[in-house]
Amino acid sequence: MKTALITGITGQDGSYLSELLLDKGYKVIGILRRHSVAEKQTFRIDHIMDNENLILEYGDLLDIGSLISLINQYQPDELYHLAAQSHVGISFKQPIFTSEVTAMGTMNVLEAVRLSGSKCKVYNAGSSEMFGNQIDDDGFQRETTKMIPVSPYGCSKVFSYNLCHNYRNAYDMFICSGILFNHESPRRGLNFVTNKVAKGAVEIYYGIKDKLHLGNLNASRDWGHSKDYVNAMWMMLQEEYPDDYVCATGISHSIKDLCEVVFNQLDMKWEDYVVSDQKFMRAEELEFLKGDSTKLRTKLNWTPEYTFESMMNEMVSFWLDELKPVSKRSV
Ligand code: NAP
Ligand code: F7E
Repeated sequence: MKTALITGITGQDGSYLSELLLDKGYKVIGILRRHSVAEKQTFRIDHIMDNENLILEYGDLLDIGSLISLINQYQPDELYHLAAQSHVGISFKQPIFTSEVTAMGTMNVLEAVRLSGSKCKVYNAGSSEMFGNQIDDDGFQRETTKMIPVSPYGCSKVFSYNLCHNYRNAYDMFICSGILFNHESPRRGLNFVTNKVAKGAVEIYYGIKDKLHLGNLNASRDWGHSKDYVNAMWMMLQEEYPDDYVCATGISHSIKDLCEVVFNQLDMKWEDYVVSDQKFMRAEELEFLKGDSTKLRTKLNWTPEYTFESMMNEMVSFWLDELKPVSKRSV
């Protein structure tokens, strides 16, 4: 039985990755950081908590001792490093904290693996935010596109990405970075735009709210589903040699398109309800993302199952059910 250690198990990707690995027969060790409301912290993995192959242990990216002792105790075959302060907008408000967790946290993980002498394969969660506003002439970003990040979060991810190359070469460690474009699901944090729009539109549909306040409506993103993307993470670690791969759908939609798709599903016109609010604008914006994942698709045979529309449909259905007025619920 293979053992996988996951940082960030309580996040969106951590939850889908845990399901995938448990299904494949892995023992999964998840690192939990201390919260004052511990009972809410595991809501994304509560449905798999009874699985005897899932073990949660306290630890923190900022406490290298906790990482070293977990690696020594469980001797993982694979380590998926997903934990981060992952919100780009918040990284402008808390740049030092973001770089401590998202950049130095990766340093601690790699040092913990190196110092413990572990030979585990490491997955590092890279991001399309690393490209900033660089776009190749054909309109795509790919593994070879220049990285000039435009947020403290993006800068921290570039630090991590470069460090992974350095440790791979200097210490002969097996480390892959996935350069993942935006991926979403009903489990997405509500301060990210897809789930915010899905929930906000349903609240308007049910008469709970009358407006939805968003920031920049012109930015474009390449959005896929987290379930498809965690599969790519696993595939990368099954290879004989470590490498870096872009994971993306190759289709880009603006925030306006997103609003149109979601409000149309509820027979409403988004223009009647969405307000662009300065409060949600960023100090510097990444305007356009569209990823070319040819390498991942041809070398590893990765294919996503979800489309943008089916993913947003799933999110809207989730909120329709979740927020259903009590009078309409079946008993
Ligand atoms: P997420 O939902 O924000 O989850 C982040 C996870 O990191 C949570 O489990 C969080 O724990 C944990 N964490 C934060 N600080 C920690 C610390 N100091 N010590 C230990 N754990 C800590 O993020 P996600 O969407 O699953 O993304 C997973 C990774 O992929 C992140 O590195 C993100 O930056 C990267 N990424 C995401 C996307 C995307 O579109 N989702 C795209 C590219 C890259 P709590 O639950 O306790 O807060
Ligand atoms: O913003 C615009 C916002 O916060 C998307 C993270 O997973 O993907 C994610 O980062 C776009 C931006 O995601 C609102 O300005 C408009 O242009 O959903 P988001 P993100 O910043 O792209 C990358 C790849 C990661 O690695 C990150 O971890 O939408 N936008 N109005 C808004 N964004 C938010 N959050 N809220 C709004 O009201």
